[in-house]
Amino acid sequence: MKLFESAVLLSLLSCVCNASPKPKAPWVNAARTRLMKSSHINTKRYLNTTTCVQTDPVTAQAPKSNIWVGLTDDEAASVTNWLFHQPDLNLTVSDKAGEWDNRVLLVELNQPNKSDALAYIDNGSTPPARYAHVVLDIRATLEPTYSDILVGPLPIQNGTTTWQPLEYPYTRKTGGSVRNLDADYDSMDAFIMNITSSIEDITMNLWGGFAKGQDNDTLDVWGIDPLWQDDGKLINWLTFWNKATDEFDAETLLPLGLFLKVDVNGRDPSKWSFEGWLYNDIFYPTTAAFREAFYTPGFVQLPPNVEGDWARTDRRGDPLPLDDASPPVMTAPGGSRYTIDQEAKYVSWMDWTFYAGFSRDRGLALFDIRYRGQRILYELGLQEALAHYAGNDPVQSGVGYLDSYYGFGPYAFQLVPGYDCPAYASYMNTSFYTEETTHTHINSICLFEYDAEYPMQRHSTGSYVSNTKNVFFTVRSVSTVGNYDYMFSYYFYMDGSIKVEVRASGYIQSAFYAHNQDYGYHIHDSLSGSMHDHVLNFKADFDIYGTANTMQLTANVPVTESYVWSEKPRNTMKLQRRFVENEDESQLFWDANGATQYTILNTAAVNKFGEYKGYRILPSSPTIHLTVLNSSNLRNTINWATHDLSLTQHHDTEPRSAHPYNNQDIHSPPIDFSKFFNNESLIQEDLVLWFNLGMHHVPSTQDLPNTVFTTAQSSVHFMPLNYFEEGDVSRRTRGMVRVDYGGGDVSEVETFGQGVPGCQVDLGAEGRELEAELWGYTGDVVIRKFPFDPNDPYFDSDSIV
Ligand SMILES: *[C@@H]1O[C@H](CO)[C@@H](O)[C@H](O)[C@H]1NC(C)=O
Ligand SMILES: *[C@@H]1O[C@H](CO)[C@@H](O)[C@H](O)[C@H]1NC(C)=O
Ligand SMILES: *[C@@H]1O[C@H](CO)[C@@H](O)[C@H](O)[C@H]1NC(C)=O
Ligand SMILES: *[C@@H]1O[C@H](CO)[C@@H](O)[C@H](O)[C@H]1NC(C)=O
Ligand SMILES: *[C@@H]1O[C@H](CO)[C@@H](O)[C@H](O)[C@H]1NC(C)=O
Ligand SMILES: *[C@@H]1O[C@H](CO)[C@@H](O)[C@H](O)[C@H]1NC(C)=O
Ligand SMILES: *[C@@H]1O[C@H](CO)[C@@H](O)[C@H](O)[C@H]1NC(C)=O
Ligand SMILES: *[C@@H]1O[C@H](CO)[C@@H](O)[C@H](O)[C@H]1NC(C)=O
Ligand SMILES: *[C@@H]1O[C@H](CO)[C@@H](O)[C@H](O)[C@H]1NC(C)=O
Ligand SMILES: *[C@@H]1O[C@H](CO)[C@@H](O)[C@H](O)[C@H]1NC(C)=O
Ligand SMILES: [Cu+2]
Repeated sequence: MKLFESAVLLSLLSCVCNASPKPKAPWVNAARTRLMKSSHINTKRYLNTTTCVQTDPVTAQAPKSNIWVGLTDDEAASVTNWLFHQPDLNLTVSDKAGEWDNRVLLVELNQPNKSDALAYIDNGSTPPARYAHVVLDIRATLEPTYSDILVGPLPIQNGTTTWQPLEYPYTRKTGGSVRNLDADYDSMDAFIMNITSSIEDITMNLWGGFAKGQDNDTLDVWGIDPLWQDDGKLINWLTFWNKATDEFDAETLLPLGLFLKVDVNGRDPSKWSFEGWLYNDIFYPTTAAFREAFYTPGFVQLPPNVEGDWARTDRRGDPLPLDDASPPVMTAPGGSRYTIDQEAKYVSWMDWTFYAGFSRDRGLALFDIRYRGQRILYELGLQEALAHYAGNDPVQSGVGYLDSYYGFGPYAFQLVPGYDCPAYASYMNTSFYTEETTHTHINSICLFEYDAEYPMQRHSTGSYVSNTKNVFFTVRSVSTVGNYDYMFSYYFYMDGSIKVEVRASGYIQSAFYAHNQDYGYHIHDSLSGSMHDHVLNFKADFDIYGTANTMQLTANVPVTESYVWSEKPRNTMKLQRRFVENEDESQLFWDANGATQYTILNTAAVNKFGEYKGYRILPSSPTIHLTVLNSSNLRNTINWATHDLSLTQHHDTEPRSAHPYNNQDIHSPPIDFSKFFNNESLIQEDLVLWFNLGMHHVPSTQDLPNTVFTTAQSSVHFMPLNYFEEGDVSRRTRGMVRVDYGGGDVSEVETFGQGVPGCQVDLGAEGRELEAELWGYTGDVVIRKFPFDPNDPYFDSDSIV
């Protein structure tokens, strides 16, 4: 309803977007257009009243096939079929699988080794052999595991295709398997519901509700992640939450302050034990003790958290002045100024090209990023996202989410046109495998050009002003992992720089407000904004003029220096340069006061002034590393979170800093990042930079009902440093102007020949189109792989909550 109204408003505001005077047809891209003062004549004469047509990007064939994108439908189906015919795997289809059946969790492309990939993309060898990476949930055993295996080479050939444990990408050498603490999830749920049902009288009395595992439960019960894995026990601490009473996802704002502890070690539920209740900081070892205290006069009942408009995101409050009018909108009247090869997920914009890759664990990644054909990065993408909480209660204290466990791929939902991305953006679909199906999230990566609200360059004198537009290109995806929404954006700029950014929104996970002033602010009735650190690790595999690279640290240092031209020593500063020699000294913090420049360069690529060509890495908004040292919750799973930057020598055996099932064995996880550091040389080697984005998040009332993207954000910028000897490459854009105005009169307006719209932007039509697109928001398209049924797709969407 409201959207329709705004579409009407947009149409009323339909504008004529060609105000710039030009002597000839404005849609002609003249190489150089001089606008003399005498040409200041009736602008209207030059108007072209044709409506601008939104043009989709031209398809430009990728030079190579994309070896990082997923399996084809046929490949995934044939692998799945093959797996179910291997008697030694003893698989049961997911629909029918219980806690004691093996099943397939994942079938996706095994990312090729960089050495094989480069032989193909640089040296013209054949594409690397394709293998499927399969994750099995092995549960028909007393010691269940998650097992990574390789199946291939593809295509599947009965008789010659084999499977083998996948071990080489992991630091733990246990045949690609890690124990599975989730095997008995359903039994655990029943076990816990049995306990929570047993105090229905108390929960009714406290909150008028119950948690019995029935459809009409009004309370939910969940807690720490991962489970505590010490001293031969497997401890789960859980707490009660009020369920939201409508579709708003407010539950993580409704904790109730009663906690319970269970030990669920082993596969025999009859050996599991209930270990006690915690309420108002008093521990009761048995239900009888808790019940007795509860019914004793003087028992202190704490007020609950209850859903209300405060927890809903819909508009409320007095309307803002003039806010009923349409806000400014960006349009792309010149059409798409980039090319996309949808099949190869290959993109070019101005002098930039790259391939997009996508995986279940990590979501979007970019490969073979080149500027003017010269590779800058082989790979750029997220590795893992940590949200480490703390609190005086065992649940907040015990939460350290490692989100790749849930996966960024499965929750990269369809983007909202006109909101997540401008109305004129282009999109890519993404796919992930789950339960013998492939789900496709339609339009879950968006790509678009945008005009920054500040120019790239400007300069004024008394006689001229020069100014360059800052038009940049964005690749974006959003993953909603449970209560939280992470927006990942990769920005490409005309000056040859790249920015990596994450923003966070969605519902916070809050704490019950009782005795926890040291762990958060009091933000609602009985609500604490539970303090937590977000740390997100990224891989940036730079290749500056080839793979032999070095990191230089250039520091501004204060000095007292004597000069031949000065009688006295002078207090001043100078530069101090050094290389990061080896992996003993390659875990780094951003220097205090931003004093040090961190540059990846090639000492064999010297520019004509004798300086090394390189790319500098600099934070462009706050970034963090983890506050907690040697986390009790996560131990060796997050050794990538301890610093801001880490540099390693590239190995095909170290492709990723984290494994999605690291949380299943926190002491000895499949990938322990600290094991990457064995003092290898970093001088003119193939370097990989691992860097962290993130924020210390201490939610305040500002986070209600949702955290806002404006300030919950973090980013790092890669900028050319002595890389282009001709200077700033953004000088090549036509999107600039010089106005000569000496003596008070403009004598020249130099516009360098960039096209102007030359047509009317019909915002009315665009607004209506946008609304139609929102009505078309569909959810996932699902294709069954076993049995393979490519011609009968259906719609379905899963979220964690
Ligand atoms: C207006 O511009 C369009 C392309 O933008 C062109 O096809 C058309 O011929 C122009 N019309 C006039 C009257 O110049
Ligand atoms: C195969 O799995 C089934 C359960 O799905 C189990 O009962 C059986 O023992 C397993 N067979 C072998 C040989 O492990
Ligand atoms: C590519 O070819 C060059 C020259 O033959 C060789 O030095 C280099 O090792 C090759 N690179 C790869 C990745 O095969
Ligand atoms: C391999 O064998 C399975 C089971 O007999 C059959 O379904 C499948 O079509 C065969 N695949 C190929 C490529 O021959
Ligand atoms: C639930 O508790 C009762 C009594 O404490 C016990 O007999 C029963 O086995 C339990 N059920 C489950 C599923 O744990
Ligand atoms: C909840 O559902 C159960 C059946 O599943 C029913 O017996 C019970 O009366 C319901 N309780 C409430 C409060 O609606
Ligand atoms: C995305 O998937 C939808 C539904 O399968 C399809 O219609 C559309 O063409 C796909 N888009 C691209 C860019 O491949
Ligand atoms: C982390 O703490 C545990 C338990 O106190 C201890 O065994 C381990 O050595 C510590 N690790 C480090 C790196 O300090
Ligand atoms: C990739 O590299 C690893 C480590 O060198 C090696 O074990 C593995 O066989 C390679 N994979 C392929 C497909 O060649
Ligand atoms: C690390 O390697 C360097 C040479 O690059 C060497 O001087 C140093 O002693 C090594 N450190 C250790 C702890 O072995
Ligand atoms: Cu947060």
